[in-house]
Amino acid sequence: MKKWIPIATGLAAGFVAATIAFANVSPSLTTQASNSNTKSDAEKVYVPYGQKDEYYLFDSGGHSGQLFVYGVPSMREIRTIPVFSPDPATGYGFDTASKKMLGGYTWGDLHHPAISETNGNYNGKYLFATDVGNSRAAVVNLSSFTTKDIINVPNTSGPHCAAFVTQNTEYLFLPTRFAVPLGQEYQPLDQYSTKYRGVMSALTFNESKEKLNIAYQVALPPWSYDLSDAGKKSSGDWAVLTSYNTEEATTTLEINASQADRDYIVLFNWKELAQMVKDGKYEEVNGQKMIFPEKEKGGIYLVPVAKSPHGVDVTPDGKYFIASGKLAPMMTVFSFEKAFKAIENKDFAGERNGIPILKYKSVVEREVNPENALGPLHTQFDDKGYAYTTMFISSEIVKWNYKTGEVLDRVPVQYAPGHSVAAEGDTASPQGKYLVSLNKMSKDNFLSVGPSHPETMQLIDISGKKMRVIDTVPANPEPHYAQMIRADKIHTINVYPKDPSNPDAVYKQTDTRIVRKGNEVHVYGTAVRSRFTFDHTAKRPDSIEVNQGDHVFIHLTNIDFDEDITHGFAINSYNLNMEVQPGQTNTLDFIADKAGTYPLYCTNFCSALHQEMTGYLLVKPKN
Ligand code: K7E
Ligand code: CUA
Repeated sequence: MKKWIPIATGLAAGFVAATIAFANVSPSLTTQASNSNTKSDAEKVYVPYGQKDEYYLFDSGGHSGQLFVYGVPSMREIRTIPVFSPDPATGYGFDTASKKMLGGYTWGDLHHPAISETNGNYNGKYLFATDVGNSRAAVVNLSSFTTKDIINVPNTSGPHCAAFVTQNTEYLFLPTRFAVPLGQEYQPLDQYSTKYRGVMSALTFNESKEKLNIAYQVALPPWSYDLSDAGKKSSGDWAVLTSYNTEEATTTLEINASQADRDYIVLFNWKELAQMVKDGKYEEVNGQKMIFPEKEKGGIYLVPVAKSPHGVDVTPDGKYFIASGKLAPMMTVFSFEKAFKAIENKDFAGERNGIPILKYKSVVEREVNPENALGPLHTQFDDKGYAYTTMFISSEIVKWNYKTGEVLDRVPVQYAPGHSVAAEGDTASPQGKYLVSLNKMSKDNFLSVGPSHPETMQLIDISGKKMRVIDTVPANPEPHYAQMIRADKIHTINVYPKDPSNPDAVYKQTDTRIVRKGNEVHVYGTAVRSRFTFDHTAKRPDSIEVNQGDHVFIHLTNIDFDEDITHGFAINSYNLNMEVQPGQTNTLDFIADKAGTYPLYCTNFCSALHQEMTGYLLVKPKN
């Protein structure tokens, strides 16, 4: 995201001048002073002890591969949810199930969380996210705040343009940032225009099994796809995504992908695409159903847009989509209705890669160009019909009316906002009230921690005519996008209910046992304040003895059915660690390849006798 701050050659002179201005003249002290918070601001963000926040904020952790959960307006961080990266604090990526889900990857790049929707509004049940780093998608259950499934998406590279869900969570679309040869086979870069493709994947989610599934894919031209949004109401069957590098440059994109005056918004009808798949209009590519638009017409169109757009956002009424041109200082409002009419009348201006191009003039509603506002990236909405667009380069939020183009207010933020997120601000019913600016730089806002500074989040009160920054907090890398949902829509469980059908679960200490099957040793144990029981008949029920080379499975059930009593399970020097939440059964498996004596212990401080919650793993040497 920071890539276009340096002075890029070949851009419009005004843009270059502004870029330099941004880089050299730090507005820090003056804007900060005029923007510093007052006692009444402090009162607005103060949530007294014993009271709860009004909103949950699910903030992307970028290349940490995690998701950070905050309360709004207090901006207190409540939880880290590991999604694409292992997390020792919860044993995520260590226990058998989550280790398998991570598939050997040790990091991910999570950009855009998306909460599941019903009729275009958040339903509070699940959250989806994609991994730009290793081309995966994940689903988080919001009743337990845990990751339930991760799927590798073949034929694709870097699904940045995701996740966004259709208005009843029918599909989750994953267009890619990087074009690659299908299947990522070797192809020289000279063959880029003919052999490389950007691919959009359509995923479905099976709620009863909590599993993601790839329904079909579309082989798009070899461009970079940046962001996307699903239609709503009258545009509910449609979705839009931005593209850049339609120049198909293969080197020095900073310059070469900014040559053409126009790139495209891809507009597609997902119901038509699903029908094409049903009608067999696809080819099998590495086990996936792939639609090739140059062979099978229909369902996909291109809308010319000012060069190198970044975000595209559908208005809450579903009537318009707004593209923000990171290199053209302008928000362009397009009309779905006009686009549908143009498609009906075949009012095309040629095609690219077999995809019809709609005429800009036939689809555009208006261009909005606030004076000296530079680097528009992403737009959110409030309950009054206003739009809020982040300006990365001029470091501000611009409030405007998308129906008239009138600019209503501007507020400086510190500094370089990427996305912002308003309360349910990308749904059919935005709440207004709060907007959080997700800033890429904090400069001198906090105590120094060396050359690299934290990112920041700024809470903005948008309830009045004028926006007002009421809080500034440091943020973990890297806040790309977030979702802000009313707290009363999230229904968490207190403890995991007993599951008698789970063969690994043991709910009574008298049922604990150690079963050997050849080289496999299965331990069915319990954790309760403050002891482990692995085999209640043994002389020392809290120790496990195996032979070197055994494949050991520790199936552990937390039989403390009390909220907040989580036990950990770690084996000293074996690099093993997992947690069992109240009522939960979890399995850790490993090869006991090191002979010796290894203390095992509970890692979560669970009672006054937590330090006593220990035992031994004894690994008898071979021979
Ligand atoms: Cu940082 Cu949405 Cu990945 Cu824009 S993205 S800022
Ligand atoms: Cu169980 Cu500490």
